[in-house]
Amino acid sequence: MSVATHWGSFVAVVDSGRLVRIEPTSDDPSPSPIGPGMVTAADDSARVLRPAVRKGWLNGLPRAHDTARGEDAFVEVSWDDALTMVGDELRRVRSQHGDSAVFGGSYGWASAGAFHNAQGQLHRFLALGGGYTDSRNTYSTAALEVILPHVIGGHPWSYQSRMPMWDEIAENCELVVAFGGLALKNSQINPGGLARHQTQDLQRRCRAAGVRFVNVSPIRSDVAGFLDAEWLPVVPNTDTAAMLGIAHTMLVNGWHDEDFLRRCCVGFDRFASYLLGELDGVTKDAAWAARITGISRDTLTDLARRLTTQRSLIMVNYAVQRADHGEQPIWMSVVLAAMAGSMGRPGCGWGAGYATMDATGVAPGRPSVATIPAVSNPVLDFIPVARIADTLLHPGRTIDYDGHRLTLPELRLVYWCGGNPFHHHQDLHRLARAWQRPDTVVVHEAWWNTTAKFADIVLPVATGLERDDFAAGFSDPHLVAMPRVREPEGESRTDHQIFAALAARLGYEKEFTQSRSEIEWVRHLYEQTRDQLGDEAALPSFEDFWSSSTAELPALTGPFPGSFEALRSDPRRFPLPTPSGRIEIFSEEINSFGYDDCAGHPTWFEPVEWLHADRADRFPLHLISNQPASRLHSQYDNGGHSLGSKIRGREPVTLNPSDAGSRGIETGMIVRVYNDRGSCLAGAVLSDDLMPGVVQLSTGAWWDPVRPGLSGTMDRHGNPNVLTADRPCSRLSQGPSALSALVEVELYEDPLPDVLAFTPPNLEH
Ligand SMILES: Nc1nc2c(c(=O)[nH]1)N[C@H]1C(S)=C(S)[C@@H](COP(=O)(O)OP(=O)(O)OC[C@H]3O[C@@H](n4cnc5c(=O)[nH]c(N)nc54)[C@H](O)[C@@H]3O)O[C@H]1N2
Ligand SMILES: Nc1nc2c(c(=O)[nH]1)N[C@H]1C(S)=C(S)[C@@H](COP(=O)(O)OP(=O)(O)OC[C@H]3O[C@@H](n4cnc5c(=O)[nH]c(N)nc54)[C@H](O)[C@@H]3O)O[C@H]1N2
Ligand SMILES: [Mo]
Repeated sequence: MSVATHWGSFVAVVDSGRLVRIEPTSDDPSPSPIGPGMVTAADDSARVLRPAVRKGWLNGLPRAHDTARGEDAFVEVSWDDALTMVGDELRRVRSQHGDSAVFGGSYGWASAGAFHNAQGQLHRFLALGGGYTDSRNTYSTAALEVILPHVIGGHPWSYQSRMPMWDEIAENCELVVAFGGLALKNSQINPGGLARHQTQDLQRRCRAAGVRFVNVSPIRSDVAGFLDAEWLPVVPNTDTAAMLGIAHTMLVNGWHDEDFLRRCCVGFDRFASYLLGELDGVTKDAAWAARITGISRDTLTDLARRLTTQRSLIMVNYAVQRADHGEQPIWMSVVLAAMAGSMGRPGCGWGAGYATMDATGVAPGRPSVATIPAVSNPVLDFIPVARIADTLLHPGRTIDYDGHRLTLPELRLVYWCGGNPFHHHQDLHRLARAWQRPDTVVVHEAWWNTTAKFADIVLPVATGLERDDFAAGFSDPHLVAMPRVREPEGESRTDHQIFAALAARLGYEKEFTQSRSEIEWVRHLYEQTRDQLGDEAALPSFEDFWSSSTAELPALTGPFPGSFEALRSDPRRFPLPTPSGRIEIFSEEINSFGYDDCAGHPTWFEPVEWLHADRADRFPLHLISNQPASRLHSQYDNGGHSLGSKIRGREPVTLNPSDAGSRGIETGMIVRVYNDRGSCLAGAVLSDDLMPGVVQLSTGAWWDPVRPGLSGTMDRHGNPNVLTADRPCSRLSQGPSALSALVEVELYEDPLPDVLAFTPPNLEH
């Protein structure tokens, strides 16, 4: 039976109804090792087996400003009682405080599946019940999503079909400069599923075709060894300065593509004044950039020459924008590609997110697939996704967002389904304080992770292995059947079953379920997809699809709207969907917002936290909290593959040998990573792949606070978000800036505490 996950498709080996193994499919050239490790987690002791209610909530009735979330014991209750409590509480909050007091923003990746999509199910349920406060944008790319529509226009994600695909790069491009690299570890993942991992083979094809790669990143291994990339270690968060130095060099030497800038862009002259220092007295030349970035003047000058004399492609990853002023490197990378003369030439120009997801750069998209139908939300309030702690702490406060003024709503009931805020949010101690504010927190989870432990009502949910569905990954032109391969553990139910039962209590079951059973929904969505595509696609019948496991959708072919090739050929006939119809090097619109942290053109703003900040006197190391190689975020941290990567039970932290040596740290030792926001234990690994002054600790180790109720308490396990800052990129995007954090590391010499991250809370019956 096939298994579809965000990390690829697998085959389940089932013996007498018991899931024995999960194996790679025979046609996946680079299967992810995360898959096989799922088996042991499926019935481990961290599973939530029955509905559970926090003791203090049960005894004290709903009350604001409770201080015991995260520390209390839980009482197991029947489904009937749990559903009555959730239904009554939703009704009470809606009638006393209005529908916007219900927070359904509930960010998170959940699991693959077109029907059992956790966010889709939650939003449909809450919208039919009166509405909810939503969240906008993602933790992945909030800054990119807000800035790009101003610069190149169109839907925030439309660049994925407008940038060159890997095969075009292999064929046409000579030089790739990748800001933030092209980490293969990240291409294990594709949101919603993936039939076959192709990025590695496609990268190899580029190398074989002679494409040269330059890795501008603090970490050498952000580009695969087989690409023989040149490594330019860069001071974290200074990519904008590096690009400005290159741009200045192009300008003063007359190497830039004046024709393209004049015909297809607006505002180059004002930007050129900025480069030349006419606006602020600072010349952004290569020497200036070298002092900031640590990349030599000669290297930057050479890059300017190569980018303009060779067929070149500028790539940016997502991490560079998950930082203070994260909008700037994205904007500036587009401007640099426009100057280089490569924009709109086959296989060249500009693109973002290559290798951050497997299908990115592999296929330009796929035909749309029917999913659980959305219902429009009667509540219009929303918050920028990463402003959740601000909202809980400061209801009524107004903030800027992309030219708007937003008033943060007062949230009384937080409903989380399919995400793990106690993994994904920055400054977890601040989040824990904010989390004490609402009257009630309801969480659907399969495991007793930190978010479940910080909830009032925990409803046990069936995993992606325990329900029938089909997967349709982002940009991946395959549908993959997902028959259940094991029964739901304990008393778990699917999100859909839970919402259907709640909707019945609240009087709108029929509207919610449309009187279909789950398998009828799955069939319905498949058939709807088949009908939408018509004869051309000729998808098999549902029965054939279900027994053969996959179906292929027709490939999408360009040209896609907003194409840079079309723009280059004739900007009048093929304008971009921006206010000017051209690439906006200067944006009148952004300029009109009058923000002091995002100007009308790409600008170098000093990050709040970086290696040249005063704060570096006390916390001299820049923390790179990047995506984990061993799992997807916090998912399956309790799985075999992730557990196998730990050092004495802690998350590995990588240091350069010089930084480790001066602190008496050797590989395998346990260290304490800290700053004035928090501290965590981690297991040291030494590597020359990291530039000095930088430490790397992946996200996703389940937060394991020694005293959950005590702010600043040590984390025994290694979650970097006890160290990161809950600070928006800027007033424009309000995005998260996880990658702008300074820390210090010391040897941990006290007796080692046990890791209790995977241990359920005290449960009473
Ligand atoms: N410091 C730092 N922090 C970061 C980042 C960083 O680079 N640095 N990266 C950020 C990024 S890019 C992202 S996308 C976020 C990711 O943050 P999240 O998406 O919140 O992380 P996940 O671990 O994927 O959380 C998914 C949760 O849903 C549960 N789940 C899975 N399937 C289902 C289901 O079907 N139903 C229900 N109810 N639950 C389910 C899982 O058990 C898990 O707890 O993290 C962000 N946080
Ligand atoms: N295995 C695995 N793959 C994943 C995920 C996962 O959890 N696990 N998550 C997926 C998700 S949700 C997302 S959004 C993408 C994220 O994709 P990215 O954001 O691109 O991935 P990261 O691993 O966070 O960062 C990649 C590299 O960027 C470099 N970097 C960090 N800061 C800077 C900087 O200031 N300048 C430069 N030049 N480089 C910098 C770091 O060295 C880091 O290793 O990955 C996806 N892929
Ligand atoms: Mo992400």
